[in-house]
Amino acid sequence: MVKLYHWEPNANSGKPMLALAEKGVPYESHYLDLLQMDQHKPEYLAVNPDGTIPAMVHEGRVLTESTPMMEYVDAMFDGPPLRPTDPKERWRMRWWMRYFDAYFGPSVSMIGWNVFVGPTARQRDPEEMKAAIEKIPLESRRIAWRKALFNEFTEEELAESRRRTIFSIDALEKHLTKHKFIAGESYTLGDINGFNLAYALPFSQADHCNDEKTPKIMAWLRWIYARPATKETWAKGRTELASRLKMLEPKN
Ligand SMILES: N[C@@H](CCC(=O)N[C@@H](CS)C(=O)NCC(=O)O)C(=O)O
Repeated sequence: MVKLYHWEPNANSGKPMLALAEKGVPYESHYLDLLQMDQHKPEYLAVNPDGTIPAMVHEGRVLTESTPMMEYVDAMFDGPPLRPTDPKERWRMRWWMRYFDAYFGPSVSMIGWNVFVGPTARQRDPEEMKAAIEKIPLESRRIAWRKALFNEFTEEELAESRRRTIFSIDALEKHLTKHKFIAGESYTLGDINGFNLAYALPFSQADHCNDEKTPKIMAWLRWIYARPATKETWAKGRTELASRLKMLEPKN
């Protein structure tokens, strides 16, 4: 039995959740509340000493890094293939997954940490939060938490994240004008990766991602939203983050 340690169906956690659901692989779900810092508690650090989510345990091995984790899921289990066999399409899928993970994702994430994680964390006792942050194993995550908690993302870095997000929305719209899916003709891990990053853009970037400006992105998001695996996965969400998916309901 696969064990998956995850937060909301969103960003990195949502990638293996959706890939497992598409393959029809049952898994033991371990929900960690990122905002309560469950990922830095000793029970979880015993699984993943970096204190990041998601992590998957299968046949005694611990897998981290959500994108290669999805490739593992696709290669290891029966079910519909989620990687193209055509080398050009596979290259295109991996090119976009790299772009999502290295450029588009971190920009959307910084904006999210600034508008969602920061204000939520500020409702808690500051001294307790400070002490909890000092215990975070990875320096990069300690910095993100400090900046979110003390509202220290600079105007320059937020402006650059907004610029990159808008640039990337445009790049994705152009790509989906030429190709039905991220890799080309078939639904793959590239779409699962992109959906987890982009499903809330019509909400968080409503001026830039909408039916008028980005009809191809909207059609692609709605197509993925309609899949049973997507519905099943987002039903596991417990916060308002997951409820943003409802924006993709077909209009009457
Ligand atoms: N590259 C890793 C990134 C994992 C990561 O940083 N996940 C975030 C959540 S999306 C996290 O664990 N944050 C915990 C924290 O900042 O305390 C992956 O793709 O799995």
